[in-house]
Amino acid sequence: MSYSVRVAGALAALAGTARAVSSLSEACTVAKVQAALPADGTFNGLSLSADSVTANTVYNVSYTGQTFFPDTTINYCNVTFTYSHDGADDEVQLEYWLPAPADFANRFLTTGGGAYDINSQGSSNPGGVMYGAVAGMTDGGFGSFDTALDSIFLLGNSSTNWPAVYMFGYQALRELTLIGQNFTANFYNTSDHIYTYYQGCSEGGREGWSQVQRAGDLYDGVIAGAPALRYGQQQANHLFAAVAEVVEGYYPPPCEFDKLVNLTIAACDPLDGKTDGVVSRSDLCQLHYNLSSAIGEPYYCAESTTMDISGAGGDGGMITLPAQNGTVSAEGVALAKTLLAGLHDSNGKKAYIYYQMGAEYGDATTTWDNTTESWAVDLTSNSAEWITLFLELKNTTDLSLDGVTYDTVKQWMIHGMEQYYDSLQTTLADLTPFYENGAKIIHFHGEQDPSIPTGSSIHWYESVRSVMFPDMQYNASVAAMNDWYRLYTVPGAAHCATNDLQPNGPFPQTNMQVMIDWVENGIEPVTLNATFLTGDYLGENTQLCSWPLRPYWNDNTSLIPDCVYDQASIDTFMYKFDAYKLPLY
Ligand SMILES: *[C@@H]1O[C@H](CO)[C@@H](O)[C@H](O)[C@H]1NC(C)=O
Ligand SMILES: *[C@@H]1O[C@H](CO)[C@@H](O)[C@H](O)[C@H]1NC(C)=O
Ligand SMILES: *[C@@H]1O[C@H](CO)[C@@H](O)[C@H](O)[C@H]1NC(C)=O
Ligand SMILES: *[C@@H]1O[C@H](CO)[C@@H](O)[C@H](O)[C@H]1NC(C)=O
Ligand SMILES: *[C@@H]1O[C@H](CO)[C@@H](O)[C@H](O)[C@H]1NC(C)=O
Ligand SMILES: *[C@@H]1O[C@H](CO)[C@@H](O)[C@H](O)[C@H]1NC(C)=O
Ligand SMILES: *[C@@H]1O[C@H](CO)[C@@H](O)[C@H](O)[C@H]1NC(C)=O
Ligand SMILES: *[C@@H]1O[C@H](CO)[C@@H](O)[C@H](O)[C@H]1NC(C)=O
Ligand SMILES: *[C@@H]1O[C@H](CO)[C@@H](O)[C@H](O)[C@H]1NC(C)=O
Ligand SMILES: *[C@@H]1O[C@H](CO)[C@@H](O)[C@H](O)[C@H]1NC(C)=O
Ligand SMILES: *[C@@H]1O[C@H](CO)[C@@H](O)[C@H](O)[C@H]1NC(C)=O
Ligand SMILES: *[C@@H]1O[C@H](CO)[C@@H](O)[C@H](O)[C@H]1NC(C)=O
Ligand SMILES: [Ca+2]
Repeated sequence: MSYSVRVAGALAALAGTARAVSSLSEACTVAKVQAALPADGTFNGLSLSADSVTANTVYNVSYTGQTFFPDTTINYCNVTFTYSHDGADDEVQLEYWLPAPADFANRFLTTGGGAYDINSQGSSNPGGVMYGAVAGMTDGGFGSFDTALDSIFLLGNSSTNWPAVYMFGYQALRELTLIGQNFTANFYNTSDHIYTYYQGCSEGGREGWSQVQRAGDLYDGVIAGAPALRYGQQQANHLFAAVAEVVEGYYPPPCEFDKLVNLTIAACDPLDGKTDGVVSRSDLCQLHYNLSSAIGEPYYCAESTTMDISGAGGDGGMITLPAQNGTVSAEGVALAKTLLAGLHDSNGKKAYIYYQMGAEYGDATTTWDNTTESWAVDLTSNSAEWITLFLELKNTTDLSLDGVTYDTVKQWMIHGMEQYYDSLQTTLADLTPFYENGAKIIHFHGEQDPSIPTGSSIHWYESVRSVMFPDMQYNASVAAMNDWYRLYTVPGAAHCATNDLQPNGPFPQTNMQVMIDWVENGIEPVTLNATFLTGDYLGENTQLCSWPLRPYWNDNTSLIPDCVYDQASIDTFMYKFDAYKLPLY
């Protein structure tokens, strides 16, 4: 034992804990990890493999410029091992990053992934380790940490890999957490409560909600950004813009829609009381800005070269887009208005929602067809794949839009909801076990998200509110929600990211610290701490308003908005999805 370790041990003893503190290198051995694995039979139906254990120390790794945690330098013990489900011929790999014993703060963080990835290849783990948390990730049993669900989704023609779907849906993270809590307690030889957290965005946000809904007893705090929940709707919604182009027979030059976005930002920026290039109130934009005023405005984009990733024929090669010089057309504005209204079926019933005004029209981006010399529909392989692979069970991303209508898109949504209601849909709105456990949720969503509608998160909050507190008046139910579940919109922010077109917007980078303060110290995040990560106020602090309060600057010299109650604005986010017979949570 080295001198410094003995001193640390003596200090720990003085502080009243019996734990002997060893150094990272002393603790981080295969034998010590094997000894700390949960004993056989701890978890019904799961068998851990002691033989599979690996352990290595990692020192002084620095992370800077991250979106979801501040700059940090960490040391950790990198541990991997596998387990299998009894009777199933499978193997799931887990990876845990363990802080040095002296840095461990009785915390555990589960991390998730994005798109069809169940993990983030370790990029989310530092956001736990830096706070003295063991951070874990899983490969879901898909074969490796970089194997995505879509690549192993089909077992054969039209044969669904259901175990993989359920693992992705919620089961793998639940097991990662269950095993991780016990392993953590054993590794650090503590019987103290292990504060257990989750943090993720997009698919990672959906995974967070999957845990709130189906493993509510395991967590103390869940941080979920822009969640891809309501999966059947969310995935098919990515096709809505392409279908609208076909149905309306108008294929906007990308430059035209880019111009529309710029004009919208310019017109709506001041409506929030502060002219900073940031649309903090897309609700006021919707109420007060008429897109028709953009008709006739000139646009110009020089010739450019881009990657061709379209579903139909896109081969990942480079494609040259011609220079675009024109004026915003009535057809372009009509198409944009159709999109902004959200998907309606042929009876005019509402099936889904779109992105907020000011967000980019990425789903509507057309491609140049150099044989016809015209702009054409561009299905990205990801969005087509939801239909071809996950709904039609075909091993292809080729999707034809011939004969496809708005009713077809609605049917895709219903089909997805029905097929994956108990795995991917992630809309079990009764959160009683989580709530009764006293656990907390920080949920945030970019006001200008171009990939998952901001309104999707607000509709989910409202669903939970009405299911959990059905007998209360609106304000009373919001007060009841505030004690444990808060939703914040992020002015100007894009999808789980800052927004190049609105660089003066903030981002909530310190959510883990805020959650720790809420769970462990009872500090309620009445507003959400956020930081300017780009733009004129780089490094400065601001606060995000908690729904249903909305940001407004009565003092435009302040970086921090007032949080106001504005019924007309709230009402723009209240949706009635009457295209469905079942409630859409
Ligand atoms: C871990 O599992 C063992 C059984 O193997 C149990 O005795 C122990 O209480 C568990 N510890 C925690 C922290 O869950
Ligand atoms: C890590 O960095 C610290 C401070 O720069 C240094 O003292 C220490 O030796 C480094 N440790 C390793 C293992 O590189
Ligand atoms: C963690 O361990 C696994 C298994 O040995 C290895 O593949 C991975 O590269 C390690 N990661 C780091 C950061 O050391
Ligand atoms: C899907 O197609 C690819 C080639 O395009 C092939 O490698 C793979 O085996 C196919 N998968 C199934 C399940 O048929
Ligand atoms: C899958 O279907 C295709 C086309 O029907 C057929 O050529 C192929 O042999 C089938 N593959 C398997 C593994 O059944
Ligand atoms: C674990 O801690 C207990 C006291 O809490 C102590 O008696 C025991 O020796 C420790 N075990 C190890 C392996 O350090
Ligand atoms: C939109 O504004 C950005 C700067 O914010 C600019 O780079 C881009 O060229 C503009 N697009 C069009 C079509 O004018
Ligand atoms: C938007 O402007 C157009 C053209 O001036 C007009 O026809 C339309 O009624 C306006 N829409 C709203 C909602 O005011
Ligand atoms: C069309 O673009 C492809 C590459 O995307 C190129 O190979 C081909 O020569 C082009 N054809 C014409 C007529 O420009
Ligand atoms: C765009 O077209 C207009 C009118 O046709 C013309 O005056 C202008 O020079 C063009 N701009 C560019 C950059 O080619
Ligand atoms: C709800 O609370 C807001 C202030 O947060 C207040 O302006 C509004 O009048 C209240 N509504 C009702 C119905 O009490
Ligand atoms: C809030 O964010 C600022 C930077 O904007 C940071 O310095 C501060 O530590 C954060 N507070 C919490 C509680 O994380
Ligand atoms: Ca503004």
